[in-house]
Amino acid sequence: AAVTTANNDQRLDQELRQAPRHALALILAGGRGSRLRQLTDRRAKPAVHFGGKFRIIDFALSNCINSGFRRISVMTQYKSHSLLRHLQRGWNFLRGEIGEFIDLLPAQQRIDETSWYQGTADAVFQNLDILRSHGAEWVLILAGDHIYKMDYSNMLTAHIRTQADVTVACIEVPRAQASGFGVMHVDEQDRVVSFLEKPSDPPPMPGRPDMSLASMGIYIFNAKFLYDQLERDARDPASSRDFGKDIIPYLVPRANVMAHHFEQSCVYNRAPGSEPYWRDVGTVDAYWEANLDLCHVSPSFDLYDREWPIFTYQEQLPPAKFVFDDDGRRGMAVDSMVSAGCIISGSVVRRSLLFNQVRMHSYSTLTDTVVLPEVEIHRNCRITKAVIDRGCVLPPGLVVGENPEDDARRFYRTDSGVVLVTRDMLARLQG
Ligand code: ADQ
Ligand code: ADP
Repeated sequence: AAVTTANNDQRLDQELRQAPRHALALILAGGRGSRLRQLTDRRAKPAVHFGGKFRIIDFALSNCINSGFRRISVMTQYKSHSLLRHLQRGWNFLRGEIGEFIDLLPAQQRIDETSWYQGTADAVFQNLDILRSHGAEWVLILAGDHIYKMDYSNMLTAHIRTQADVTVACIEVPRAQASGFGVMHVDEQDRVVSFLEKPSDPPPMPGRPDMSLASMGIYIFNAKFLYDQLERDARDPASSRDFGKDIIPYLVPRANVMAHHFEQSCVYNRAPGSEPYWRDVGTVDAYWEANLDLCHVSPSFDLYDREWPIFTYQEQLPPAKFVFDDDGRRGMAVDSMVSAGCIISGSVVRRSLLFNQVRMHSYSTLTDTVVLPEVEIHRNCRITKAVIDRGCVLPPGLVVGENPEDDARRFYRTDSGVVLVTRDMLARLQG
């Protein structure tokens, strides 16, 4: 009997190791992300630039690759042009011959002419025949709009070991912030016993009045079970066809729904004592802060870990350069990240993050600012606490971040004083 058990263990181990190959990862990348204001006027939130050379969706995609999930479908909808361009240019390296792929599934009204995707579950349902044709055993469903590193293979192992129908990844969040999430209770075995989508008064965790257990919107389903549920949900006229609003709450009292704690699968920074990192950079404030945090000596999120690389599309560009201008003023940057193709001439950059190909002319200063690609900053600009969108040309002498009324009138200013500057706003200013 002991030998049989050992054989079974060995077989299970092998099955678990192979499991990511038999899974399909589905990335939901269609949301508007309207709290990012004008940053998502022309691009979907997953396409928003992040971290000096990446876009937000690169993090979920890189997690897939690094976790061994190499059959990936990305569902797009809202303003998907620059997102699709990015994926086509930068994420076309998987090999179909060995069963790896990234498949792009734009909303395409496959089922009837009038209904565009409704909720997230509808986006998946409308592509059911395509998904079925992949013959996966498990489906990993992800959002394309969070910044984190996670080993999904570990979550899949837990899903298989607990014989769950569906496993929901979760994280502890301060109760004051929990009303933006699905909030759950679990029993001692981590079985989900209740689930409320975005409750106005989020229930606390037992014995921890200030914390709630939030869904990360990451699910692993047994594939056949998922397809059955989507068909059932599609027949329910009361459903809004959303995973968080409809599918998960329906399943909690009826199926084996397990929770998987992010700490168990988080890829930690190498520095000792580092905390699990998962951010929804969903607001201009959160976006600004998460980008600038990367410029610290020891950031909460480590982009430099070569064991868990973040892949992206990158243009061939020369290195950044810092030069004296004609008057002998030095161009310099400190506590900052400066990407390829930038030229800083006779001006000073402090605590800022510059994406590719930013040109900065003499007598200007940039402090606590995130600058997206291809921005030109003319002479005598003083920019503080701002986010400058791609392609902006800042006219000589522009001052941002010193006069709140002025900033709010000309640009978008958050309550905490971060100023967002876009091409459209500058055009209006000059028009
Ligand atoms: P939300 O954060 O509100 O809640 P949701 O708007 O459902 O998330 O979007 C989830 C993902 O799907 C996002 O990446 C979005 O871009 C994408 N998306 C939205 N609509 C789509 C569509 N029609 N087609 C394709 N993609 C679409 C969810 C859960 C909560 C959980 C949080 C965690 O409902 O329970 O707590 O995520 O962030
Ligand atoms: P990215 O997301 O790569 O930074 P851009 O900011 O260059 O993309 O543009 C985002 C999307 O908006 C692209 O699809 C682009 O073609 C479109 N776009 C950019 N500027 C304008 C404009 N002035 N009018 C209409 N569409 C635009």
